[in-house]
Amino acid sequence: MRTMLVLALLAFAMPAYAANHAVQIKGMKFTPSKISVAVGDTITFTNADPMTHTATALDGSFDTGHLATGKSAKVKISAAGAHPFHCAIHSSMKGTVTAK
Ligand SMILES: [Cu+2]
Repeated sequence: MRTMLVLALLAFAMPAYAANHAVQIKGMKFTPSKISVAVGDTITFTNADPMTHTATALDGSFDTGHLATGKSAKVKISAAGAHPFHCAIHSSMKGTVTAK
């Protein structure tokens, strides 16, 4: 009984890391387009548009590859700093991931 209580308290004390962030791709836009994360976090990009998109970091730090309608991809952000990204198919679609 006592052990159970200690384990429960330890679970609460664990730091929350590796959060996942969600970005929608819709209407030729990334929403949100500015994403603040911690190094080690993941971002799931989901394409809700009727055409294929990508989310491709200009510094090569992440790339979803081609996402068809309804598809999603999870990328991990491993480096600190600002990572501007765009859609490799529609270069006017832009965003920035900032990792601390
Ligand atoms: Cu696109």
